[in-house]
Amino acid sequence: MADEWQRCMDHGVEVTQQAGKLIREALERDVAVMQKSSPVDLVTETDQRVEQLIITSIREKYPTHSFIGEESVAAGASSVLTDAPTWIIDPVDGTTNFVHRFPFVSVSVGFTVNKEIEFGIVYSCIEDKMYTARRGKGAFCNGVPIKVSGQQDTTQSLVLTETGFKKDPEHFKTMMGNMEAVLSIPVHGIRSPGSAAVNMCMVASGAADAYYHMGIHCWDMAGGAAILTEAGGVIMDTSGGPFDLMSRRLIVASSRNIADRVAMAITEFPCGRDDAES
Ligand code: LIP
Repeated sequence: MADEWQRCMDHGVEVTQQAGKLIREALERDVAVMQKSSPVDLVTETDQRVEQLIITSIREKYPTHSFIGEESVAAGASSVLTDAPTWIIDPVDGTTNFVHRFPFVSVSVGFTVNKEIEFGIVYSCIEDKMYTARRGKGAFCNGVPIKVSGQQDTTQSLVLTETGFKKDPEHFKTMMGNMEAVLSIPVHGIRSPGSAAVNMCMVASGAADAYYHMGIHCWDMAGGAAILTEAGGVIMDTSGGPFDLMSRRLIVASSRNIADRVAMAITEFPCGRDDAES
């Protein structure tokens, strides 16, 4: 099967590149914005077109494979992960950035077999950085091997997280409290680039030392999880337990020490699961 998954990955890289080109071209035109679940949950025609492009191209080649795509799920498709070869797709990770032309916008693709991540592709398409990783074969940016910073000391670390308006005041308070708790460790600083997949690649390539987030989705995490792991990073649940792709939360770090220290500092809030049957 090894060669078969390599062929899938090669095709995935090709279609992800085309998707990135489509996003860059769309940025040259006016962007029409629609709302999804809340005033800060945005979607554009480009998100939908890019997802369609990726799924159509892959389905033509691999008709038996399954898909979990952000926009398909928004339109009512299932997001339950099975043992089948499954492509987990975020067509535009960083839609708010895309809308504002803030330059961290990525296409994220993860591929699972028997619920294990086999490879990940994240194309930060404005920066033109193509991150790839295959299980057991290392992580790369534009073909050059990457690895985490190796930083062990949390007080010397740069930490990434994302903020957003939370309708529930308790969640909002916890999110802000978590930032205060992390800053008070102390760390060198907190940054919010605005694309979960890019955040994971930043830790994977040593530009930051940790990233924590609650409330994201499997399509935000699947591609980056492969890249981070293959770059020698640590990925875990915000509880400190093993990472669970469907749990909607994660901590990634350049070392176990930093991951554990961040886990100790933050308080979890309930964010549901991607595979919860509605
Ligand atoms: C977004 C993430 C971002 C996070 C948002 C959202 P989208 O993904 O990558 O970092 O803060 O909550 O999930 O919706 O642009 O694909």
